[in-house]
Amino acid sequence: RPIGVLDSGLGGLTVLKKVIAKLPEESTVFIGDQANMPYGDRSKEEIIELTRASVKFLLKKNVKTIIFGCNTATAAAMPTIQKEVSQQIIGVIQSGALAASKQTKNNKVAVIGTTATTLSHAYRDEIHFRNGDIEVQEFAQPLLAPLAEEDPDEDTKLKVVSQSLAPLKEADFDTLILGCTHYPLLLNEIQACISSNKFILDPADQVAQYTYNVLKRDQMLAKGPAKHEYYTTGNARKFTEIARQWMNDPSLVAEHV
Ligand code: DGN
Repeated sequence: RPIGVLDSGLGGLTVLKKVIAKLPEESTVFIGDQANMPYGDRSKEEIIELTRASVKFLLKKNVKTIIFGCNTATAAAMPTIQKEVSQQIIGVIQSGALAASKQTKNNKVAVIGTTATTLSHAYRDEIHFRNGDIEVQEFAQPLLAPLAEEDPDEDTKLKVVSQSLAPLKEADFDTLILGCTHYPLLLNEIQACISSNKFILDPADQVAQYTYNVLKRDQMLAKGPAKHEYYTTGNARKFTEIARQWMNDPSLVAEHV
Protein backbone atom coordinates (compact mmCIF):
# COMPACT_ATOMS: atom_id res chain seq x y z
CA ARG A 1 0.00 0.00 0.00
CA PRO A 2 1.26 3.51 -0.80
CA ILE A 3 2.10 6.47 1.43
CA GLY A 4 -0.24 9.43 0.86
CA VAL A 5 1.06 13.00 0.83
CA LEU A 6 -1.13 16.11 0.67
CA ASP A 7 -0.62 19.85 0.32
CA SER A 8 -2.45 22.90 -0.93
CA GLY A 9 -0.17 22.84 -3.97
CA LEU A 10 3.40 22.33 -5.10
CA GLY A 11 4.94 22.73 -1.65
CA GLY A 12 4.24 19.14 -0.63
CA LEU A 13 6.57 18.00 -3.40
CA THR A 14 9.52 19.27 -1.34
CA VAL A 15 8.48 16.83 1.40
CA LEU A 16 7.67 14.03 -1.05
CA LYS A 17 11.11 14.31 -2.66
CA LYS A 18 12.86 13.75 0.67
CA VAL A 19 10.48 10.92 1.61
CA ILE A 20 11.19 9.12 -1.69
CA ALA A 21 14.96 9.62 -1.23
CA LYS A 22 14.79 8.09 2.26
CA LEU A 23 12.26 5.36 1.34
CA PRO A 24 12.99 4.45 -2.30
CA GLU A 25 11.00 1.21 -2.18
CA GLU A 26 7.76 2.88 -1.09
CA SER A 27 4.97 3.78 -3.51
CA THR A 28 3.36 7.18 -3.03
CA VAL A 29 0.21 9.09 -3.95
CA PHE A 30 0.40 12.90 -3.95
CA ILE A 31 -2.54 15.30 -4.00
CA GLY A 32 -2.07 19.07 -4.36
CA ASP A 33 -5.24 21.10 -3.81
CA GLN A 34 -4.17 23.91 -6.12
CA ALA A 35 -7.75 24.95 -6.88
CA ASN A 36 -8.05 26.11 -3.27
CA MET A 37 -4.51 27.41 -2.75
CA PRO A 38 -3.41 29.37 -0.71
CA TYR A 39 -4.60 27.77 2.53
CA GLY A 40 -2.60 30.24 4.61
CA ASP A 41 -5.17 33.05 4.46
CA ARG A 42 -8.19 30.83 5.26
CA SER A 43 -10.03 30.18 8.53
CA LYS A 44 -9.33 27.08 10.60
CA GLU A 45 -12.74 25.62 9.66
CA GLU A 46 -12.08 26.06 5.93
CA ILE A 47 -8.62 24.50 6.21
CA ILE A 48 -10.09 21.50 8.08
CA GLU A 49 -12.78 21.02 5.42
CA LEU A 50 -10.36 21.24 2.48
CA THR A 51 -7.80 18.99 4.15
CA ARG A 52 -10.51 16.44 4.95
CA ALA A 53 -11.42 16.27 1.25
CA SER A 54 -7.80 15.49 0.32
CA VAL A 55 -7.59 12.89 3.08
CA LYS A 56 -10.75 11.19 1.73
CA PHE A 57 -9.20 11.14 -1.74
CA LEU A 58 -6.02 9.52 -0.40
CA LEU A 59 -7.99 6.94 1.60
CA LYS A 60 -9.75 5.88 -1.61
CA LYS A 61 -6.24 5.21 -2.97
CA ASN A 62 -5.79 2.79 -0.06
CA VAL A 63 -2.86 4.63 1.56
CA LYS A 64 -1.29 3.10 4.68
CA THR A 65 -0.24 6.40 6.24
CA ILE A 66 -0.78 10.08 5.41
CA ILE A 67 1.81 12.82 5.48
CA PHE A 68 0.49 16.36 5.79
CA GLY A 69 3.11 17.98 3.55
CA CYS A 70 1.67 21.33 4.59
CA ASN A 71 2.37 23.28 7.76
CA THR A 72 -0.93 25.15 7.52
CA ALA A 73 -2.93 21.90 7.40
CA THR A 74 -0.79 20.39 10.17
CA ALA A 75 -1.42 23.36 12.46
CA ALA A 76 -5.14 23.76 11.73
CA ALA A 77 -6.47 20.32 10.86
CA MET A 78 -4.25 17.49 12.06
CA PRO A 79 -5.64 17.02 15.61
CA THR A 80 -9.25 16.99 14.30
CA ILE A 81 -8.64 14.70 11.33
CA GLN A 82 -6.43 12.25 13.22
CA LYS A 83 -9.50 11.47 15.37
CA GLU A 84 -11.48 10.60 12.22
CA VAL A 85 -9.10 8.14 10.53
CA SER A 86 -7.31 5.00 11.69
CA GLN A 87 -4.20 5.58 9.54
CA GLN A 88 -1.41 7.46 11.30
CA ILE A 89 -1.08 11.06 10.15
CA ILE A 90 2.42 12.49 10.08
CA GLY A 91 2.63 16.28 10.31
CA VAL A 92 5.54 18.54 9.42
CA ILE A 93 5.52 20.82 12.48
CA GLN A 94 6.33 18.20 15.12
CA SER A 95 9.35 17.11 13.04
CA GLY A 96 10.45 20.70 12.38
CA ALA A 97 10.20 21.60 16.05
CA LEU A 98 12.20 18.55 17.10
CA ALA A 99 14.96 19.25 14.56
CA ALA A 100 15.15 22.94 15.54
CA SER A 101 15.36 22.17 19.27
CA LYS A 102 18.35 19.93 18.55
CA GLN A 103 19.93 22.37 16.11
CA THR A 104 19.92 25.71 17.96
CA LYS A 105 23.02 26.56 19.96
CA ASN A 106 21.95 29.95 21.33
CA ASN A 107 18.31 28.89 22.02
CA LYS A 108 16.96 31.42 19.54
CA VAL A 109 14.86 30.13 16.67
CA ALA A 110 13.01 32.02 13.95
CA VAL A 111 10.11 30.56 11.95
CA ILE A 112 8.71 31.77 8.64
CA GLY A 113 5.35 30.41 7.52
CA THR A 114 1.88 31.32 6.33
CA THR A 115 -0.31 33.70 8.31
CA ALA A 116 -2.44 30.78 9.57
CA THR A 117 0.61 28.82 10.73
CA THR A 118 2.24 31.73 12.55
CA LEU A 119 -1.05 32.84 14.19
CA SER A 120 -1.59 29.28 15.47
CA HIS A 121 1.80 29.44 17.28
CA ALA A 122 2.06 25.72 16.59
CA TYR A 123 5.86 25.90 16.17
CA ARG A 124 6.33 27.94 19.34
CA ASP A 125 4.17 25.52 21.33
CA GLU A 126 5.83 22.37 19.91
CA ILE A 127 9.32 23.78 20.57
CA HIS A 128 8.41 24.85 24.11
CA PHE A 129 6.96 21.40 24.74
CA ARG A 130 10.51 20.11 24.18
CA ASN A 131 12.49 22.98 25.68
CA GLY A 132 10.89 25.97 27.38
CA ASP A 133 14.13 27.97 27.30
CA ILE A 134 14.13 28.38 23.52
CA GLU A 135 12.99 31.77 22.29
CA VAL A 136 10.79 31.41 19.18
CA GLN A 137 10.06 34.33 16.85
CA GLU A 138 7.40 33.73 14.18
CA PHE A 139 7.19 35.79 10.98
CA ALA A 140 4.13 35.56 8.71
CA GLN A 141 4.97 35.51 4.99
CA PRO A 142 1.70 35.76 3.05
CA LEU A 143 3.43 36.38 -0.30
CA LEU A 144 5.93 33.55 -0.44
CA ALA A 145 3.82 30.41 -1.03
CA PRO A 146 1.90 32.08 -3.90
CA LEU A 147 5.25 33.31 -5.27
CA ALA A 148 6.61 29.76 -5.34
CA GLU A 149 3.46 28.60 -7.15
CA GLU A 150 3.66 31.35 -9.77
CA ASP A 151 7.37 30.77 -10.28
CA PRO A 152 8.13 34.12 -11.96
CA ASP A 153 11.56 35.25 -13.24
CA GLU A 154 14.58 35.29 -10.92
CA ASP A 155 14.63 39.08 -10.36
CA THR A 156 10.99 39.15 -9.27
CA LYS A 157 11.50 36.22 -6.94
CA LEU A 158 14.54 37.81 -5.31
CA LYS A 159 12.79 41.16 -4.91
CA VAL A 160 9.70 39.68 -3.21
CA VAL A 161 11.74 37.36 -0.97
CA SER A 162 14.08 40.17 0.06
CA GLN A 163 11.20 42.52 0.93
CA SER A 164 9.35 39.77 2.78
CA LEU A 165 12.36 38.76 4.85
CA ALA A 166 13.42 42.34 5.72
CA PRO A 167 11.95 42.09 9.29
CA LEU A 168 14.34 39.19 9.99
CA LYS A 169 17.40 41.40 9.44
CA GLU A 170 17.23 42.85 12.96
CA ALA A 171 16.20 39.59 14.63
CA ASP A 172 18.58 37.56 16.77
CA PHE A 173 18.48 33.81 16.01
CA ASP A 174 20.81 31.06 14.83
CA THR A 175 18.25 28.68 13.26
CA LEU A 176 15.58 29.55 10.70
CA ILE A 177 12.74 27.05 10.21
CA LEU A 178 11.20 26.96 6.74
CA GLY A 179 7.71 26.63 8.24
CA CYS A 180 5.94 26.29 4.90
CA THR A 181 6.65 23.46 2.50
CA HIS A 182 6.69 25.83 -0.46
CA TYR A 183 9.81 27.62 0.80
CA PRO A 184 12.43 25.06 -0.27
CA LEU A 185 11.31 25.95 -3.82
CA LEU A 186 12.69 29.45 -3.02
CA LEU A 187 15.78 28.23 -1.17
CA ASN A 188 18.33 30.06 -3.35
CA GLU A 189 16.54 33.38 -2.88
CA ILE A 190 16.08 32.81 0.86
CA GLN A 191 19.76 31.95 1.25
CA ALA A 192 20.68 35.15 -0.58
CA CYS A 193 18.72 37.21 1.97
CA ILE A 194 19.75 35.47 5.21
CA SER A 195 23.25 35.80 6.63
CA SER A 196 25.33 32.71 6.02
CA ASN A 197 26.00 32.03 9.71
CA LYS A 198 22.32 31.08 10.26
CA PHE A 199 21.20 27.48 9.82
CA ILE A 200 18.26 27.14 7.43
CA LEU A 201 16.20 24.16 8.55
CA ASP A 202 13.86 22.23 6.26
CA PRO A 203 11.56 20.08 8.45
CA ALA A 204 11.18 17.61 5.55
CA ASP A 205 14.47 15.88 6.42
CA GLN A 206 13.13 14.96 9.85
CA VAL A 207 9.70 14.09 8.36
CA ALA A 208 11.34 11.54 6.05
CA GLN A 209 13.27 10.01 8.97
CA TYR A 210 10.16 9.92 11.16
CA THR A 211 8.10 8.29 8.40
CA TYR A 212 10.75 5.60 8.10
CA ASN A 213 10.71 5.07 11.88
CA VAL A 214 6.90 4.77 11.98
CA LEU A 215 6.69 2.29 9.09
CA LYS A 216 9.51 0.20 10.54
CA ARG A 217 7.90 0.20 14.00
CA ASP A 218 4.57 -0.91 12.51
CA GLN A 219 6.24 -3.45 10.20
CA MET A 220 4.75 -1.72 7.19
CA LEU A 221 7.90 -1.03 5.16
CA ALA A 222 7.40 -1.93 1.47
CA LYS A 223 9.85 -3.81 -0.71
CA GLY A 224 9.19 -2.06 -4.04
CA PRO A 225 8.80 -1.77 -6.95
CA ALA A 226 7.81 1.81 -6.18
CA LYS A 227 5.11 3.60 -8.16
CA HIS A 228 4.38 7.32 -7.78
CA GLU A 229 1.04 8.93 -8.61
CA TYR A 230 0.42 12.68 -8.79
CA TYR A 231 -2.94 14.46 -8.66
CA THR A 232 -3.93 18.12 -8.58
CA THR A 233 -7.27 19.89 -8.28
CA GLY A 234 -5.74 22.64 -10.46
CA ASN A 235 -4.05 22.75 -13.85
CA ALA A 236 -2.49 19.32 -14.45
CA ARG A 237 -0.31 20.47 -17.35
CA LYS A 238 1.34 23.26 -15.36
CA PHE A 239 1.70 21.02 -12.32
CA THR A 240 3.34 18.31 -14.43
CA GLU A 241 5.85 20.77 -15.89
CA ILE A 242 7.06 22.04 -12.50
CA ALA A 243 6.85 18.64 -10.79
CA ARG A 244 8.97 16.99 -13.52
CA GLN A 245 11.75 19.48 -12.89
CA TRP A 246 11.58 19.40 -9.12
CA MET A 247 11.33 15.60 -8.84
CA ASN A 248 13.89 15.03 -11.65
CA ASP A 249 11.45 12.71 -13.35
CA PRO A 250 10.75 13.45 -17.03
CA SER A 251 8.14 10.67 -17.20
CA LEU A 252 5.99 12.16 -14.42
CA VAL A 253 2.40 12.94 -15.43
CA ALA A 254 -0.11 14.53 -13.07
CA GLU A 255 -3.83 13.99 -13.37
CA HIS A 256 -6.55 16.55 -12.68
CA VAL A 257 -9.14 15.49 -10.09
N1 DGN B 1 2.58 24.66 1.73
C1 DGN B 1 1.67 25.05 2.76
C2 DGN B 1 2.33 25.10 4.11
O1 DGN B 1 3.32 24.42 4.33
O2 DGN B 1 1.84 25.80 4.97
C3 DGN B 1 0.88 26.30 2.61
C4 DGN B 1 0.79 26.99 1.31
C5 DGN B 1 -0.43 27.83 1.27
O3 DGN B 1 -1.48 27.30 1.04
N2 DGN B 1 -0.31 29.09 1.48
